[in-house]
Amino acid sequence: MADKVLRVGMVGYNFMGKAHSNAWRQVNHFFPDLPAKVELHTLCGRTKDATEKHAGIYGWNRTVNDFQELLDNPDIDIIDITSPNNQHAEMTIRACNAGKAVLCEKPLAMNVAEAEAVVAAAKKNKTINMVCHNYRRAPAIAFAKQMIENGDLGDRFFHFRARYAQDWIVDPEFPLVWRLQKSVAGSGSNGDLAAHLIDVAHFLIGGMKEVCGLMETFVKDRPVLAEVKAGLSATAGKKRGKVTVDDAVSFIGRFKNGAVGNIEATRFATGHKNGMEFEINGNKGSIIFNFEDMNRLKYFSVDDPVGKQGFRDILVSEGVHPYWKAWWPPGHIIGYEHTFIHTVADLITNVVEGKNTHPTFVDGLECQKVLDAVDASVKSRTWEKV
Ligand code: SOE
Repeated sequence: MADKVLRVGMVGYNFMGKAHSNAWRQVNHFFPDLPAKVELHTLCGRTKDATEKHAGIYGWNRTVNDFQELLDNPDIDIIDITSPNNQHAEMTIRACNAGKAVLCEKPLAMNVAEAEAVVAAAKKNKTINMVCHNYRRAPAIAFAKQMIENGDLGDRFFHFRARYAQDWIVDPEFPLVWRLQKSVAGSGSNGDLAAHLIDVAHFLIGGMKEVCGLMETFVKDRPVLAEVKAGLSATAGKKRGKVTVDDAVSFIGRFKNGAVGNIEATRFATGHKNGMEFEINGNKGSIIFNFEDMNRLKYFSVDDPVGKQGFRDILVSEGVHPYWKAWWPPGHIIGYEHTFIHTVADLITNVVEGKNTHPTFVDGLECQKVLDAVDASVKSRTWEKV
């Protein structure tokens, strides 16, 4: 294991803070050949008690309650931002200007203007940076990328069809958490869920050039938040407040490579918990993926013998599959948290080697351009250029 140590300062400790803490804690145990070890150096949170409590639970060595203290500490090499969306741009820019490497949760910003400022700060400071679109590093999706680059789906793409289906706020009495407030989240299902689908599409088949969308807010007001609980759960207070974001978004679009896009994200797909699914159709074949069955990739090839063609169901758990060497024998499947471990593993290599790999803040900006175009289309009720 390497002698070099990279010290991490992280802000935020709820759902994403938990996922990122696990990733930093586990990465060197499963990727022992990385060029550096990481130290969970400092956890930053607003309130002393809660920050100290979570630092103890997640294994952070120190705590601060002022983000600037992370930036001013010369010992800290990497800043990891898992705070709510409206803090991403400002914190990321300050971290770039402080000369740190930066990992920022998705979506990178609240809008394109903010995302452009983040990209400018990263360019000016030559920041080693990544936006945490973790699904790119699910082995099945990383393998899909290899298959596409190998020409397995052909050289022409016709459809990217995707749905991100959750149902955690179907109960109208679920409280008004920050993800339901535009001033904090920037958007609802669009920036929180469709962002992942857009980034996966960009990763696998390239950028979009125009979109036409609709949004719906099924439950217009909810009880205010009493207490944030683990993950996506929370308890309700007495007063009520307005929901100011989209509960569901659907949009069609055209990709630069000629493919047609049909993308939907919703928090009201009753029964679906984290159903991030997509299908890509090319002239030589198709793939189908669903994150709720994340170790499998369905693949159809026109080159299979006539009479024996069909979607084969690949269990993506062999040594040839991306990241799999770090884990277990075939079939001993991995989960959601491993996509974050793979993300920080590659970031550690990037920091030591002084290079950037996707998804960088530029990818975050490209994603934001689609999100904002969808939002504009909903308002104009017409097609909008990305
Ligand atoms: C909530 O919708 C959420 O936690 C997203 O914010 C994450 O990005 C996604 O990975 C799981 O669902």
